[in-house]
Amino acid sequence: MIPVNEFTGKKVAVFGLGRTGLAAASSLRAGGAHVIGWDSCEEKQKAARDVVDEICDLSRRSMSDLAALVLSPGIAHTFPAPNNIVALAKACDVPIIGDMELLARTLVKIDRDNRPKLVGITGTNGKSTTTALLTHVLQSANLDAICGGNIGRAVLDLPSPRKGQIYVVELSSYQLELTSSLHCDIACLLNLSADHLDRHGGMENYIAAKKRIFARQQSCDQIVIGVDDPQTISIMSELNFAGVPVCAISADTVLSKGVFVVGGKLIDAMDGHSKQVVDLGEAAGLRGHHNWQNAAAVYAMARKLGLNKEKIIDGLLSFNGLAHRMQPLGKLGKVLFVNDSKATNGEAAAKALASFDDIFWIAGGLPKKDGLDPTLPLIGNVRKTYLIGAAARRFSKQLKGLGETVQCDELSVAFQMAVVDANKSNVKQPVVLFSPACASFDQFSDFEERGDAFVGLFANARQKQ
Ligand code: UMA
Repeated sequence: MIPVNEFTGKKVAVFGLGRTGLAAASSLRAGGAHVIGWDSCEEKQKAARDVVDEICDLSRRSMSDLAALVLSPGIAHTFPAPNNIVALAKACDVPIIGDMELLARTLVKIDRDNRPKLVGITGTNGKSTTTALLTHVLQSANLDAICGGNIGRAVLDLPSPRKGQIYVVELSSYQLELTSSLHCDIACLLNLSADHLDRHGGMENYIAAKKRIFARQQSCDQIVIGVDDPQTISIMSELNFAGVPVCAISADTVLSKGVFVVGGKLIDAMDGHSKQVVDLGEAAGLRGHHNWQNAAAVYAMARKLGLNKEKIIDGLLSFNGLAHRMQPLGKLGKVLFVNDSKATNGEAAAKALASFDDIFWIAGGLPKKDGLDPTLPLIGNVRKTYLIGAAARRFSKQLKGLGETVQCDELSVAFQMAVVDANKSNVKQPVVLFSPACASFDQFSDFEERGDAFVGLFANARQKQ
């Protein structure tokens, strides 16, 4: 746990007592703050009793004595409308901050030579894989690296700061919006496409939130940025003018300077001379074109952190991949099962569809604005689609005339039907792919619970064999 001394002797409210709130409350208390916790869920209140000084409904209490309101990233504070507790805090001019801000203020108090290095990673897709992969590469080279943030472990739950340590932190747009002091030694923006627009009130604000990762960087820091979409290309040209050293990465384009991947071969051109480093086809945990960008980003960051090529290659090749992200579960007969529950938008699902030829595709959930649009150019790889959740009817209309589709509503029904069809099919390597292209909240508490449900169905089917 990272103690936070910013509010010693002061009253701080922590709103939301999930992973972020519990860790923030512990850290603030360790630093001598008086912590008032609140969560609208009664179970969460009970679970937090030992880590806060008091539980109190913040909507029924004056806020004027609070030094700050620490807000969990999942709670809306601007769009579509501010939560009423947030609105009350704003009316009393109470600063509203997140756990990243508490981390940033803690690290800035330690002099540069003695504090851990902070690597921040953001983007619309691939940031969890990139975060896990970089951590794996660094740890495989015996460096003192650990990851946290949006990937699942709240940052304040990480071990307390020490010299030589590297915090590799995945940053969501929600988390970035709640920090103004964050200073990353290395900041990485992978890509940008429409996501979470309801929470940001549009694309412009979403991009502005993501750009905050670079806000406090100086000429001694480093930026790694993907240049495979128009938004990041325009951000890159802005940053060049600000004089921060930038390393471009691409999974689509040959770069005169930077790190790029062509035909699966990772090329280092950081010094302006292209040298092949590794064939990513040999990296079992980095299957699919979308992982090329993640691998290029990790290579660039690991080089900036001083690792030599050989050590990075060892790490890339020994990475096992992440749960719920193109996670191969195994085969039943000739059918391969892949859990890609983390694909919460069309863009992410399109990447999965590009990775296999004969797909029995389970999709659906709570649809995002772009719906299935990004997946349509890849629909030729799909033999049949099984639709679940709130999106089933809308997606069924969208896919009309493009391929065989069935509305199943429930995941268990979709799974059974896909298994039967894939086994009966005459294709050599059928894949039952669960890549929803949707948020999970209509039927599950999050993408992890949704992915676990798919893994459970696979485990049952295997037992019955
Ligand atoms: N709550 C209220 N009142 C409300 C709304 C919520 O009290 O009106 C309470 C809920 O009861 C709950 C808490 O607030 O107890 C929820 O907080 P949270 O949703 O921020 O959940 P945490 O457990 O703190 O998880 C957060 C991130 N969640 C979100 O951003 C939605 C986790 O990212 C992250 O791993 C964790 O912090 C640690 O840093 C998850 C995520 O889905 C994986 N992220 C989104 C994504 O990747 O697309 C951004």
